[in-house]
Amino acid sequence: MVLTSYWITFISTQSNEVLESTAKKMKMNMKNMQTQRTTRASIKYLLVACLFTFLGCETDDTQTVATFTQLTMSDEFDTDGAPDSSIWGFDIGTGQDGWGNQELQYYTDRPDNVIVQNGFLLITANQESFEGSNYTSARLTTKDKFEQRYGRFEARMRLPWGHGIWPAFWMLGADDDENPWPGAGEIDIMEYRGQNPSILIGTVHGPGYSGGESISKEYTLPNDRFDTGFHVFGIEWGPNYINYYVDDVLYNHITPEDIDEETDGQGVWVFDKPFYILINLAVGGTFLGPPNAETEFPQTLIVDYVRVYKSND
Ligand SMILES: [Ca+2]
Repeated sequence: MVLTSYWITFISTQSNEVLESTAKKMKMNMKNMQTQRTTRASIKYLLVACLFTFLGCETDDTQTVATFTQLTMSDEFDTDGAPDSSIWGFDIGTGQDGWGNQELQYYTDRPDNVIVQNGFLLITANQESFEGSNYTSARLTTKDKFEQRYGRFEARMRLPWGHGIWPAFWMLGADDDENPWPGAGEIDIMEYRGQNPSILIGTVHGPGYSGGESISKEYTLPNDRFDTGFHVFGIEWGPNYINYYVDDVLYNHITPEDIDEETDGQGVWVFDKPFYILINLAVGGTFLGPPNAETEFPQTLIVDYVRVYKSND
């Protein structure tokens, strides 16, 4: 589904409880509304109710068999210290306009922000004054080190949480130097808003469907939270499809036809070329808003492994 920037802004400022109560209020008001002059406010509530119904009623298929089984890259994070430099590099600093999202953190490669310990990669967001920013964290990338077209890309992670905490496991088209975002394409395997620790979001961005117009789907973990245990986040990606998984649940299936439909034929499928991997922990930004008084620091994204497979052909 397309999340417009309006919805992203609106949803990010609403808790689930508010959305639920809005949906309930909407039901109660439906009768009266039919006879009332439709106001701008009531249209807004109706759309929110529809959106809530849509997200809440989506059913998910399950699949336990991985179709890509030949390992091409893995990091189990078995060696303490800095991450393996043959696989991982770092994006440092604040980027342009907070990495395009008005993010608040300064990314470093210091052990305070990124270190491998006891079999885990730890990416930690700290609240501290550093080079003009109020937060520090880290962003790892396999750019120019590892890239692949198609396959299964998965990471086992325990997510941090709290308002304004934004972890992500994602990919960018390896030609992004020549073909700037969103031209090269982006596949967000896992991201979530720390204030909604049960709701995972999987998204693609490309020419004609980027930022607030990206093609996205949410998955709500039943009766659980992503910050209280480890989960495997992955995609299986081939010609003409990207399947999104959390653990054994297939929760999203994106095809060129979906992009065609969602963009009225304007969007371009750019997922038939190599992509590289990124893992980062952002603080704040337009996607989810800043930390608030309840947000606890430090927050750590814990990664048990990253594994990539290709087909056996
Ligand atoms: Ca491990």
